[in-house]
Amino acid sequence: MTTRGRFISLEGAEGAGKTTGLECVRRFLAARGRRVVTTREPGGTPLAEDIRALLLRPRDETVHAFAETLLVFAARVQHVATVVEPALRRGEWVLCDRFTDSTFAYQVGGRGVDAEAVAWLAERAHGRCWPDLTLYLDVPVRTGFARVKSRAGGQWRGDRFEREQLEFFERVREAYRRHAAEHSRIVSIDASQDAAAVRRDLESAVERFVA
Ligand code: T5A
Repeated sequence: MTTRGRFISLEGAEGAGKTTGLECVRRFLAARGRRVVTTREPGGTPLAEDIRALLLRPRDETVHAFAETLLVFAARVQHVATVVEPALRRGEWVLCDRFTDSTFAYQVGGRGVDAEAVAWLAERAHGRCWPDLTLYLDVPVRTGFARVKSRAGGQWRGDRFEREQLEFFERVREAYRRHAAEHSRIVSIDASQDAAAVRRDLESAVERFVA
């Protein structure tokens, strides 16, 4: 019988370094002989990527917070059923850029959606399929945005989330920090450090997990 793979997610606000960190962790695990699948949320399947585009596109219409939440979970149901679960059953390691902790941070913390409703949706959408390890990259909001803007050169326009006010992202960060304190699977990493130091912290967290 194939041993079920392990599920690792990376979390953090805009510009925290999730995409950069995901690649470090992927290489670290691959060098140790693990078969790794990398994916992201919202997204990871053609349908879920279409929903991602719907969610991120700036629009004049105000998007109801619960409509946004349901779209996030619609993408997640498809992603878990067709990508995450099958890979775990094949014994592969799944590395995911964001998962349901993002919904607790952005929709519950940022938008004020009822936490119990999100917990209920999570249970219906993916049951016990939660990450075994979550690497939360904690960065001050302004530092994260400075990175995102500098990456874009003078071309930064911002997606629908990135156009929110600073206070929204302060609430998101607060929710992430609270959530991290409540769940032992979440390891917080100081992502305001330089990239090499963040990589070392990520690798040592994964090393402890693999051991
Ligand atoms: N969303 C998502 C919800 O509202 N609810 C949900 O349930 C889910 C799943 C998705 C959006 O959807 C929302 C949240 C989001 O707003 P996204 O593109 O997945 O958006 O996420 P972003 O946070 O917008 O992605 P970014 O690419 O902007 O940020 P990353 O991935 O955290 O950062 P990264 O690695 O691309 O790095 C950004 C820049 O900084 C540099 C990198 O080289 C890069 O140029 N950098 C550093 N510079 C200095 N020091 C370091 N330590 C650095 N690390 C990286």
